[in-house]
Amino acid sequence: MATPRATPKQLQFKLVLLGESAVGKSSLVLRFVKDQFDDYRESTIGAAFLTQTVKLDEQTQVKFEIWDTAGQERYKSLAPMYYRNANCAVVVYDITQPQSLEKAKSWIRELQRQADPNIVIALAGNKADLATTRRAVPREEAERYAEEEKLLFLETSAKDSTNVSELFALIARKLPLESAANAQKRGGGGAAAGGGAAGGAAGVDLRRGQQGAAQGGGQDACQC
Ligand SMILES: Nc1nc2c(ncn2[C@@H]2O[C@H](COP(=O)(O)OP(=O)(O)OP(=O)(O)O)[C@@H](O)[C@H]2O)c(=O)[nH]1
Ligand SMILES: [Mg+2]
Repeated sequence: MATPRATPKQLQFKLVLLGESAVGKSSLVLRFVKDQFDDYRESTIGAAFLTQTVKLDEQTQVKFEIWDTAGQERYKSLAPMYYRNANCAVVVYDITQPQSLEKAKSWIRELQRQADPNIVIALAGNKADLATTRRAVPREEAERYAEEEKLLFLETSAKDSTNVSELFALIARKLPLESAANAQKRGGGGAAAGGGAAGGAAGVDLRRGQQGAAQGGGQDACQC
């Protein structure tokens, strides 16, 4: 008789995307979740919520609950709602726009001061497909900064898919999988930093607190 296969354990983590408007946060999420890209994307209003699951090995799946925040300045005050209790953050800049790296650094300082001390932070230099024609931020400069601040770092392209799944896989591997599994066993349901708030409850609360219509399509997606 065949041995029944153990069901893989699924660990949930809350991930927030931050960065200046138009650097490609929503495009990175769209590439990661649906493997699509739009040349003309509307700027995000408030924030959008999506989920995606990554298989780490035969026994472990990581489910990312993704809050894609709006980069426009008028939404800045909403950001703490999304990064509070986040287990991981992707801070995005555009390699063709040096000021977007300065903005990314200011988000990173804010996360280091205000977010959970154990948050895993990745810096993503997006639009790498434009590197040969329009690069304005040397890769080494961002890489050196990321090293100094102990951040994960990759240059990505939502347009041609470069390093998009790699970015999320890198984050998944750096998450505290052991303690998340133990918390889940104890009935926590989620693996959130600061007391199990990465699960659905945090999402529901945030969505209730926001205006906005549900994004059509995905069952696990909304524009909040
Ligand atoms: N060439 C290139 N263009 C990209 C890439 N990623 C995004 N874009 C384009 O950049 C523009 C802005 O992308 P969005 O994903 O909407 O940017 P965002 O950071 O979500 O912007 P906000 O929602 O306003 O904060 C869109 O026209 C995208 O098509 C990329 O990797 N390469
Ligand atoms: Mg957006």
